[in-house]
Amino acid sequence: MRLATVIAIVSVVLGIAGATEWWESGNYYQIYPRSFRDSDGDGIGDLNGVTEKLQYLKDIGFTATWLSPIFKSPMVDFGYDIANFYQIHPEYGTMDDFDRLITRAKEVGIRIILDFVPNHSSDQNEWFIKSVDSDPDYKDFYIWHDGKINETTGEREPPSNWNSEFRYSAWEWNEVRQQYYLHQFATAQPDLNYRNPAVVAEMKNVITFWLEKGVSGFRIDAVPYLFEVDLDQNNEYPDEPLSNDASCPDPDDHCYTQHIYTQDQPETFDMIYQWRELVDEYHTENGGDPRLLMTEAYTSFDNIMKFYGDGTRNGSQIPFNFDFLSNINNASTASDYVEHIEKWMNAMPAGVYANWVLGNHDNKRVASRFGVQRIDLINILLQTLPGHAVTYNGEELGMTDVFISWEDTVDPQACNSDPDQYYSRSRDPERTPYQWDASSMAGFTSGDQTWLPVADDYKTNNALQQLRAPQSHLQIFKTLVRVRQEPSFRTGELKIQAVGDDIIIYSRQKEGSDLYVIVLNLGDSNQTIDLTQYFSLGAQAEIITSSLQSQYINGDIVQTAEFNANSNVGTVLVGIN
Ligand SMILES: *[C@@H]1O[C@H](CO)[C@@H](O)[C@H](O)[C@H]1NC(C)=O
Ligand SMILES: *[C@@H]1O[C@H](CO)[C@@H](O)[C@H](O)[C@H]1NC(C)=O
Ligand SMILES: *[C@@H]1O[C@H](CO)[C@@H](O)[C@H](O)[C@H]1NC(C)=O
Ligand SMILES: *[C@@H]1O[C@H](CO)[C@@H](O)[C@H](O)[C@H]1NC(C)=O
Ligand SMILES: CC(=O)N[C@H]1CO[C@H](CO)[C@@H](O)[C@@H]1O
Ligand SMILES: [Ca+2]
Ligand SMILES: [Ca+2]
Repeated sequence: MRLATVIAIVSVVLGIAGATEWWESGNYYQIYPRSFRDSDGDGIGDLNGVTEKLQYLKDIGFTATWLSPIFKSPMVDFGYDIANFYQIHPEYGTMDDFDRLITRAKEVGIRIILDFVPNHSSDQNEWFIKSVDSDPDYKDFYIWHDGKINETTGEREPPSNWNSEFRYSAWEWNEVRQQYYLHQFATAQPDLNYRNPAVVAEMKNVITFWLEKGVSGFRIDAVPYLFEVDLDQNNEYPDEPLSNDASCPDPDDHCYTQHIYTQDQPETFDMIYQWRELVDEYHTENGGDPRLLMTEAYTSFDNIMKFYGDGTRNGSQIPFNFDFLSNINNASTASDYVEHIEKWMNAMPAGVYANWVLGNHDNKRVASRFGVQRIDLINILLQTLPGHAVTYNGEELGMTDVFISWEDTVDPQACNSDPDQYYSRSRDPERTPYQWDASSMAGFTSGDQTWLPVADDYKTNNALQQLRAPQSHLQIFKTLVRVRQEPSFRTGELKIQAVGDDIIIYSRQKEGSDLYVIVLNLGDSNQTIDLTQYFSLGAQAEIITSSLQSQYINGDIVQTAEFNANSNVGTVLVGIN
């Protein structure tokens, strides 16, 4: 079938002349340390395991890795509940192990970015323990309140109707202090009080401590939750309005109310700008590379843009773009993709880069959301758009979710649910051990058990097998990462459009450099397309790379007037002059 529809090509010009700093052409890899590589056979991934595999990351072509939390923790929320922000979690290693990791990372040329979890600590943190005891220095480190007395029953009730992200009231009664404390996540994760200057100062110390240890930046967790509305004139916290959403009828669920007092408060932006000032100052005083901030915020588009900066002050260099997680799904059409991509490109302030996040340890895996047949297509998209690409460990192999029974589930978000509903909430399926090779336990551990089960398909789907195979998801990924270094990808223009419901085509070109064309067919049928209708290509082009099931392989020469866009296949071509 020949496509007749020609849609006007929208051109988006990058406002940046020539990348210079390391992070500006960054390719980022998220490691979930607990599941990446276990060096001592206890079934739990660790820092020495990460150190061992840094060369692998370098070989694939990554610039930097951000590590999910590695700090001392009782592991109620797998490290997002920090008992000591200045110490390494013993299961993961020691501070010496961390120092060796940094040294090795510098040798290999991989930047290390740490997860900074500012909204809350663990209830085992000594700050919280002292706060419970009303120690004068820590009394107001957290958000405490007497609660309300119910006029009918005379009983004490939580201060407001706020619900936790993990279900049930966000207020927990503390017997010792005889007050409620706020926790926007698990009960064991009390929220820090950012209206207390001592908390702000302490968290800045945490940042400086790890900068001095040699990290290249931070990925900041759960940013929208940092501040809650301040107490009103009566010393009370207002109830949030109900969402009245038929799909969320359970009063214990987080979605039951609209989070107008517990998320996205105006003070949040100032805090991000302060942290940017801190890392910039550190860079000015100590030299080396600029330090990087990435922010995690599931919030409105306008808010995300404000995390870049407000025109006067700078914020996060990489405010995570979760469009491909939140707004694009397996049923999205070609124009849905194009609209989201253009929206971001057109809204960015001057002088910053776009970024694209496909997955993380909180969302089902790409291969499971879009189907294994689409994994290369999606990786091609991520790696060939302008700006930063962020890959969650395993997506480069096309790892899939692993089914975990209710009995074996360990994620608190799922455990707070019930046997009927836990699976949709559970984050365990995407957190299973990395599949290194075909040996026992996928080469993740030398032990005979693992904290979450290893996927059944590891014998045929693993990094070693894919590195040895002439054609594999990983080979395609490596080719993409290599071609991304070309000037046309680093700073070239993007011209993108949808052709019909299924096909996305775009070009990347820097003036005077090669013209690259990318064709993605999301549909279930093969189509033939005349690329010369859309781009100034000659009669022939060369295939840089194409999905595993494509009829084309790297290096093939194709006729541009009759390009076969196979079903669920992505292809990168370069013009031949
Ligand atoms: C007081 O408690 C009663 C009985 O549990 C309940 O129905 C009512 O909504 C409560 N009042 C307020 C203001 O929360
Ligand atoms: C913000 O960042 C830009 C570079 O992107 C820089 O030119 C500018 O000086 C920075 N502004 C501040 C206030 O640091
Ligand atoms: C995605 O959609 C296609 C149809 O376009 C379908 O064949 C495939 O099974 C879907 N994959 C998933 C994981 O839902
Ligand atoms: C699409 O083309 C490929 C390669 O020629 C072929 O293997 C496949 O069966 C075709 N698919 C459909 C749905 O026609
Ligand atoms: C993607 C991500 O990092 N999600 C984390 C957000 O913060 C909560 C609480 O710290 C964690 O449970 C999530 O895993
Ligand atoms: Ca271990
Ligand atoms: Ca908070």
